[in-house]
Amino acid sequence: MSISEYLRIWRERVSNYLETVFVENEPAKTLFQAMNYSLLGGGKRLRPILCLATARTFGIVEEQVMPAAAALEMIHCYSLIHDDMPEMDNDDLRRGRLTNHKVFGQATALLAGDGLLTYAFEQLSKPLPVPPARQLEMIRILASRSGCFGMVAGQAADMNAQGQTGDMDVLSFIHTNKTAKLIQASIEIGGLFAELTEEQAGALSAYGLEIGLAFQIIDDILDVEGDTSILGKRAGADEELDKLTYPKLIGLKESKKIARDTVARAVGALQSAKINAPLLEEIGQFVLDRHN
Ligand code: GRG
Repeated sequence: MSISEYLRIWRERVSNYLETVFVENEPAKTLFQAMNYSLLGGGKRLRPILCLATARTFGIVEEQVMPAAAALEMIHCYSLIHDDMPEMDNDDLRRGRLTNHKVFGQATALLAGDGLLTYAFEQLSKPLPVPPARQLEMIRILASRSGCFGMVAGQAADMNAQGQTGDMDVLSFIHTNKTAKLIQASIEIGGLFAELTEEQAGALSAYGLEIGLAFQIIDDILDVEGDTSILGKRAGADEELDKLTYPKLIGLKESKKIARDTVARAVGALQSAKINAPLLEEIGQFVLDRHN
């Protein structure tokens, strides 16, 4: 099976699972409609797929991992809802549709993000077929990578850097925290379904961080070179908001080279630990080749 076929199949299966999570009940019906609007509104499902693919690399079947994979997508969707709001990036378009606050209003969008964020942890706390210590570690990793020492800090630094000259240290902090840590968590959580050696766990962490960094470099590049209709979000937004990005700091050509080198380091980390992971290697290539 080609990697694009693999990604298509699992994108669909993750979406099917997510459709079963929230029933749109009264009296908070609008809240659940808003949560489902963003959770079920497309997207690559990269974070859940990375979680499933990592577990599969160590022989764990996807069915066991799906609740954790779904929790990762909930965190991601919450971050997109909040990121699009007028107080942050002020975007009208996401995944080819109107952003959450444009459809439901700001108050409901804020609550929909809050609902997804907190339910992700409820979901990850439900019984899973792993020893309690490993499940607790999954919860800790998700909190730490997405919280004020992770994604939220990255978003804050990203906002602070707008309109500033900035340097590579600041940009690295933004990319590592805003984007790479949640992607890293997806791989680490997938790995925690298996019993790994310290070396294997370390290699997965390193792979996850590097893949996450490459993903954001490509995201910066696509904002310059991409097409709004393919991206499903407004191209050129970074320049408009005067964001600190790789192309702004070092140009497109050098940015592309660094993205390639970063994926090579990710794959190298797996190979050094003798992890046979063709799937994860191909997902690395997909991160470089993607158009949206
Ligand atoms: C607590 C107010 C508050 C904010 C939380 C909003 C936020 C912190 C962080 C946002 C982080 C963010 C939006 C990072 C960008 C990461 C990124 C490249 C998103 C796009 O991911 P894709 O391409 O999207 O995987 P799809 O649509 O395919 O799922």
